[in-house]
Amino acid sequence: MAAVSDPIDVDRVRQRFQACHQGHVFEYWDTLTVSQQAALLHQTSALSEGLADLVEGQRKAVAALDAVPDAAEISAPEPIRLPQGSEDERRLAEARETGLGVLRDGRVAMCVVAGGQGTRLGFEGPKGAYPLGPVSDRCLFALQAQKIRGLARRAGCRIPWYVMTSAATDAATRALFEEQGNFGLNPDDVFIFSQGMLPAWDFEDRLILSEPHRIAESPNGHGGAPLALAVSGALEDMEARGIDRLFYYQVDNPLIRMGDAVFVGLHEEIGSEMSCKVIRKREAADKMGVVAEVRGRPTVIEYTEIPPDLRDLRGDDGELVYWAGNIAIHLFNRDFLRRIAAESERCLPFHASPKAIESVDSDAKNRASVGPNGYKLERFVFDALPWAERTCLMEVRAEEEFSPIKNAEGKDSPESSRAQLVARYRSWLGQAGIEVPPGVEAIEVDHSVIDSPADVMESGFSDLADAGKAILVSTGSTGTGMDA
Ligand code: UD2
Repeated sequence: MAAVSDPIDVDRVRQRFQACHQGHVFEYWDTLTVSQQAALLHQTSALSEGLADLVEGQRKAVAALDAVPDAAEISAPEPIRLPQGSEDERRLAEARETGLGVLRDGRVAMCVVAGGQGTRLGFEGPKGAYPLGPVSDRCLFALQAQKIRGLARRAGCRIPWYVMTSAATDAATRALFEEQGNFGLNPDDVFIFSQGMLPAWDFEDRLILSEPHRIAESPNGHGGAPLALAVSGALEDMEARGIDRLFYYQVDNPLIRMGDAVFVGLHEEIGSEMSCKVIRKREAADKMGVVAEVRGRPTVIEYTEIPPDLRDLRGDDGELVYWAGNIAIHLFNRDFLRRIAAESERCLPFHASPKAIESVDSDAKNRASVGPNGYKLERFVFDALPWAERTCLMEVRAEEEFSPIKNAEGKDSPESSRAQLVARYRSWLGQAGIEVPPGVEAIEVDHSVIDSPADVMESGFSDLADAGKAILVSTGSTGTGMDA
């Protein structure tokens, strides 16, 4: 970094900011300590080169908030539907075989996006650290690591896990992985990398100072993933390992079917570059983006951005026309990610959302905003979908694959998610012919050894006579109780 005492550097950076009508970020310069000046110069230098594009990008994002999409250009998509009969079942069984082959060839890696701040959940720390296991209280990361271990064992190969953090979650996530011994995974197969940040803006297109020497910033959205995968060396690491498919998902969905072979197989058979799982929305107002065809390309329209008349539109059959909710489970080709990373500016536009942002007032005092006082910007990874030459949209059942924790209570909360997990495992035990004694409230499956009702049967797990209120389904020996 340039020395703060070098007036040319400060002046040059300051001039760039002035030219973009952002000179106010140096307002307190003369009152700052040397280290504060260094911090501000460091941040502004990093932003200065692309500042004009940033200003332009945020203006467009704000303008897009009022833009009404032309309904004539939008139509319903045609995902691969849930199987309706034996012909569909046969097709999916074939896809499963194809997918198993791709997995066994060691061509698939996992990627979780875990850089969000989880504000709605009200949990201190990264969401992945949330203790969700209905019996074990294992955290979300631990439950996912179990699934990766199970998948790698069944596929007979190593499966690396790329974990995206942000400045908000990176240190705590790394500390947790360290403390938990990478949740039983080989440390060489865990690759933690951090996404970028974007500055916040007031309603007059001006950068917000969160402190006299700091521009307010927030994580750049999961759309920062392609670029972060590229610059961190993760894509190179994949290439070196002979991996060309990336299974992408969000940290907050414990029902995730990681590395689903049917999905992997359909992606392969279709020659898709980016695939997307969808569920039938339960209610029009469900907080998930919908997949639609926009100008003939499959596109996700975020729930905050879809006009209510389109969102609520129903066909003659009474069903929602835009029923296909995006549950943020994707499969990417490595080469496609590289292309999107190189063209993020063009392919992944900023989205603006009004937020309460910490700022300083004209006396350089912190001002807590009651309501929104500006915009945070994000890129969305699903904006890559229309840029893929081929795509695969696959419908799955919400009760089997989607139960996110978003809120502290009520819908999409830890409580609702645990209840759904327990219902699912109860049904697995039932399908394996095991009767769950009355009074059992919590059931959890160790996914490193069991991943289906058939696995339950094979494991020899059966004797629940002495089960208390909780059952942990694990290997051959009967495991019951909280500490099993
Ligand atoms: C997201 C989708 C929504 C639907 C829903 C399903 C967006 C914009 N919307 O809504 O359409 O699919 O999920 O669950 O994604 N994250 C990062 N870095 C960031 C921001 C988010 O890694 O800068 C991660 C975050 O850790 C989480 C995921 O992305 O794993 C989703 O973030 P969210 O909870 O803010 O998104 P949400 O629920 O509004």
